[in-house]
Amino acid sequence: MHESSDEHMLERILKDNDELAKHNRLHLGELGSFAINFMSAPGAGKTTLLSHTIRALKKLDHSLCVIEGDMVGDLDANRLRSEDVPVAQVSTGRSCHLDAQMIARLLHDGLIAKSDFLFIENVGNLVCPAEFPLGEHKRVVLLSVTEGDDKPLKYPVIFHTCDAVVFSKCDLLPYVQFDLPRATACVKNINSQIPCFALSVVNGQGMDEWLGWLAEGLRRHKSNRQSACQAL
Ligand SMILES: Nc1nc2c(ncn2[C@@H]2O[C@H](COP(=O)(O)OP(=O)(O)OP(=O)(O)O)[C@@H](O)[C@H]2O)c(=O)[nH]1
Ligand SMILES: [Mg+2]
Repeated sequence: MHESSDEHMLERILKDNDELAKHNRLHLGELGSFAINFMSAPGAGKTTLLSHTIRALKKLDHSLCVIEGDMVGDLDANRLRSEDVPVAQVSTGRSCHLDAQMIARLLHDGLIAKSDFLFIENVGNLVCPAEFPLGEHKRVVLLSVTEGDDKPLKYPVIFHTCDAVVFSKCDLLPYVQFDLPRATACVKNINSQIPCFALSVVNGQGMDEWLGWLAEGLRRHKSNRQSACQAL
C-alpha cells in the first residue's frame, strides 16, 4: 500500500517534469539556442570537456551560454566563467539532478542569453538525470575510462535516452582495464544508432570528430527552425 503510493507520487513528479520540459522547449525555440544536456558520474570530465569545447567554438565565432548544475558551491560555474561566457548557476541542494522547473525559472527570469549553443552541465550522477528531461535538444553522456567498461550494462537507462556518448580520458587507456570496443558494443546494444566518441582533452584525441558532431547538430537545428518558421 505504502509502496504503491510512493510509486504513484514518483510517476506524478516525472509526468509534471515532462510537461514542464515541453514548455521549456518552446522557450528555447524562441531563444533559438541549440541546448545540450551533459550528464555523467561525478568527475567524468564534463566541466573540462566544456571548457575545451567552449574555447574551440569561440574561435569559430559561435556564441555560447552555460547552465551549471551543482548540488552546492560555484566551483564549476567559476571555471567556465573564466572562459568568458555567460554562466547561470543552479544549486540543486539535496537534489541529485537538475529538473525542468529549475531550468524554467532561469528562462522565465530572462537569465539565459540568446546564443548558438546552450550547454547544460547536470549534477554528477548516472541515474536520476536520465529520468528528468529539461527541454534540451540533445543529451550527451560521458563515461570516463577510469569508471569501468561495464557501466552501460549497469546503468542502461541513461545510455538508452541519450543522443551521443563520449568515452572521456582516453589518454589513460594504457593504464586502466577498460575495453573500448566492449564498452562501445554495450552502448550500441542499448542504442544502435548512437554516435560514440573516444576523447581526451590531454592529447586532443577525438576532439575534431566531437566538434564536427556539434557543428552538424547546430546546422540541423537551424535548418529545422527555418523550415518550421516557413511553415507558419
Ligand atoms: N587524464 C585526463 N584527465 C581528465 C580529462 N578530462 C578531465 N580530466 C580530469 O578529471 C577530473 C574531473 O574533471 P571535471 O571536468 O571536474 O569532471 P566533472 O564531470 O565536471 O565533475 P563533477 O562536476 O564533479 O561531476 C579533473 O581532475 C580533470 O582534470 C582527460 O581527458 N584526461
Ligand atoms: Mg563539473
